[in-house]
Amino acid sequence: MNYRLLVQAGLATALAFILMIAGTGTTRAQTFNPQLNVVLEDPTPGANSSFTTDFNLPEGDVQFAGVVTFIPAEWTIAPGEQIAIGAVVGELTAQATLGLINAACNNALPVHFIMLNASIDITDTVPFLDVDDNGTEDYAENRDESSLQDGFEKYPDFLTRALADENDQPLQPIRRAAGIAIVAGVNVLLQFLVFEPGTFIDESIPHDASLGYPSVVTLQNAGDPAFDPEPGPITDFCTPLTSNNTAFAITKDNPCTDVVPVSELDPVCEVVSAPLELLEDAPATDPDEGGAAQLTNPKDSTYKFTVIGVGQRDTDSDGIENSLDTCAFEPNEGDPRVNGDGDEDLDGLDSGCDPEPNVTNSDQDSDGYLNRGDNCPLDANGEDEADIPAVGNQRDTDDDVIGDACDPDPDDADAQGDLIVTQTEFDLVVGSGTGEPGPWEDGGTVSDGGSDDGGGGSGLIIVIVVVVIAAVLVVGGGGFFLMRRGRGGGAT
Ligand SMILES: [Ca+2]
Ligand SMILES: [Ca+2]
Ligand SMILES: [Ca+2]
Ligand SMILES: [Ca+2]
Repeated sequence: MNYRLLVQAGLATALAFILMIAGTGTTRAQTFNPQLNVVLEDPTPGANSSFTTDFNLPEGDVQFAGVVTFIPAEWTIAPGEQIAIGAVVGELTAQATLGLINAACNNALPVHFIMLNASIDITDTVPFLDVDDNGTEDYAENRDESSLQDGFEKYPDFLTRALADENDQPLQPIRRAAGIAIVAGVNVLLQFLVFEPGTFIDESIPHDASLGYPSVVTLQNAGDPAFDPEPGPITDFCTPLTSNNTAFAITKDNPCTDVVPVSELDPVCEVVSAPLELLEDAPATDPDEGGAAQLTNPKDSTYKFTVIGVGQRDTDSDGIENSLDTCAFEPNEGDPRVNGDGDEDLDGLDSGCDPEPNVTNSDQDSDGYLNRGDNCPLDANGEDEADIPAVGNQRDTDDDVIGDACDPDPDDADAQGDLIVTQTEFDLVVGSGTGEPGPWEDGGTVSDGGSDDGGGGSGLIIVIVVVVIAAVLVVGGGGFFLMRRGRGGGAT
């Protein structure tokens, strides 16, 4: 398909960096060795060039808790407000490994997101959850019967809580890209948000303005402090993980916004507001959101690209992260990725701590959460315990994926086990790589109209808002929220 050809051409002609990021000098058994590969499709100074980023974690590594990418401040892209809402701005393909309904974590599940430019008006929000209780999350509905679902046209409410400053005031992004995919029957919302340099994102992540513009990835409503969990079908999310993400230099038309009768649109439009696949030779529709320049390379020089990856905690140092470890305080007898390994009775509870290793009990503490989807498999902390202080409904005050009900130190800021933080910098060469760094100042090589600054005419006013390319990554913010906290609901 044409998209693959494009990527391959990029790989062949452009600069590619492949790096192995070593874990920090910990003696823990847990390993976290993300593999990163960034390709700038066209390294010509001033060119409108797409970025393609691969982010992979090998099998056996702990899953990531978060990934933030910093793109050098000299890159120029249009701010989100200058791009039509619903314009196709990128694409992500990933292969995730999931455990479903208390089985081993070994289901390889391909996921594909078409990313659309989305509203950054933090005062006009839509609930992430199914507040009106009609079976569909409110962000995935289309109440105004426009051509786009509400989560693109309004700002999902949890972001105002999950991405807030020290005074709980919501952070203002300068761009947001959003995509919806259906994974294991669940609507999944993936978002890339870009903030001004120096923005405080999280205490684990440096907020040094010189690093560039932080790009944060969220999956579902990860990190929402107001969220009330419920049991779900996805009980684990583990390695291996592979992902490939492209941020387009020039936006593409979204055929789902075409002003034709709904019956003439692809039925998938009603579900995710985007086509299943992007066709290179598709005719433009009305309105045509394509042709707007998003990304412009800076001047000839060498620039630093920084990625900070955070690996999940492993309290008992048995190499299995807490979110995957049903015996978080005991070395496991088997590998939770292998069916029945160390778990003779196939109840998801490793024999290292199974009180009845030969009696199958898929919900050992009878709290409604299957063992593999329970952050305290041996202590009742289900929805019935929601109002009990020090227990709660899967409450995990220190975010170490060990519930307060079984955490010996639930309020300790140090949490149980270490986060592995990797910071990787590498050089991205534009042109010969030898000049003085700086943003491209004459508007670049914008190929055609469609944006306010397109067209290349004289008297062109360029608003240089240097932003980042959400060129990056996967599923940040802790994939474990996806299965530990289910998909929400219950906020009636
Ligand atoms: Ca263990
Ligand atoms: Ca067992
Ligand atoms: Ca429990
Ligand atoms: Ca905890």
